[in-house]
Amino acid sequence: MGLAVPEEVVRVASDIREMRVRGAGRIAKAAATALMVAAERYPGSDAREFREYIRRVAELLLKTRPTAVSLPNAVSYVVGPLLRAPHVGSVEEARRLVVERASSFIRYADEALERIAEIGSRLVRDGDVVLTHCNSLAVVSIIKRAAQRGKRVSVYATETRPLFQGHVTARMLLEAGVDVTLIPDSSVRSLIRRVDKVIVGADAVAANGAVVNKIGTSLIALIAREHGVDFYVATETYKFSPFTLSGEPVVIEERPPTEVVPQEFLDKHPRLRVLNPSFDVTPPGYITGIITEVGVIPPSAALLVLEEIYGREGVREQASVAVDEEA
Ligand code: RI2
Repeated sequence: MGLAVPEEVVRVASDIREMRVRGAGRIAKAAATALMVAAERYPGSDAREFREYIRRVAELLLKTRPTAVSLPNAVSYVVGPLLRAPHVGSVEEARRLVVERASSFIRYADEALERIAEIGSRLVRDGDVVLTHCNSLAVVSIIKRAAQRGKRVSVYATETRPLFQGHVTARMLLEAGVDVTLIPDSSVRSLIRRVDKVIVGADAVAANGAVVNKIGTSLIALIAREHGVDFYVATETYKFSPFTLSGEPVVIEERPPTEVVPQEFLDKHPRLRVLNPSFDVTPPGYITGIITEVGVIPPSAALLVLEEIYGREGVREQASVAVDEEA
């Protein structure tokens, strides 16, 4: 038993789990902020206890949703140095370390989004119709920036069943003065001839350049390929997964059946099985380019990006968040 996790942090974890906070980038920033709050709220003076307390907060956050690698990457960045340190030092030093790492992660995330908006907007031509799926802040930022630069751009936004995140995308873009057409997910093949390029976000990018994103993304990629339409992914490099280097697959989250059909329907048909996978994998061969804060890269360069971030040796080290190991 140690100190209780502050209520505010428990709330952030439940907001992520229940998808009141959603989108891989927003989840990562919420987790970093929660760790900072937890560090600031620690009332004691025992440095070892502080470390165990932070470890528990990290575990709580990591357990919320399994797919977006931005979450373990952010948590690892913020608490990894503390959890791996051979000596803890004072509570003040340990607290400062966590707070500084959290602030620097958040600063990096904001700057990365800004760079992606700038770089990605150059790919959008005047008059383009861009199709997007789900709700990605990276994609919305690109389109808003292109519009701000005076390009006439209009967007086809898929509804994104079952949770309709396409409505969020539509609202964000309409508020920025961008023309939006909302389309059913199943209409993409019928409408693809009207589309100049597809840009989607990412929850994880594997070392081989495959992209994990909202369920339905890989079908859109397939249709884009069939019609020769460019298919781009917009993502910060902290969504690249060091775990996949050792062959670990990205876990695809299964969401509750009640997101697909109401409970009454399930009660009426007890033999009905419902599958509700939240993400799918788009193979690298279907991806024209990945728009990141370090430039537009081919999917085959994902491994280089991982090595650049973590160093050849560091990749493996970074991959072990170490929250469940005695540091
Ligand atoms: P940004 C979302 O996952 C969507 O799959 C979206 O494409 C991706 O995160 C990236 O979003 P969910 O949390 O980080 O809605 O670009 O399941 O905002």
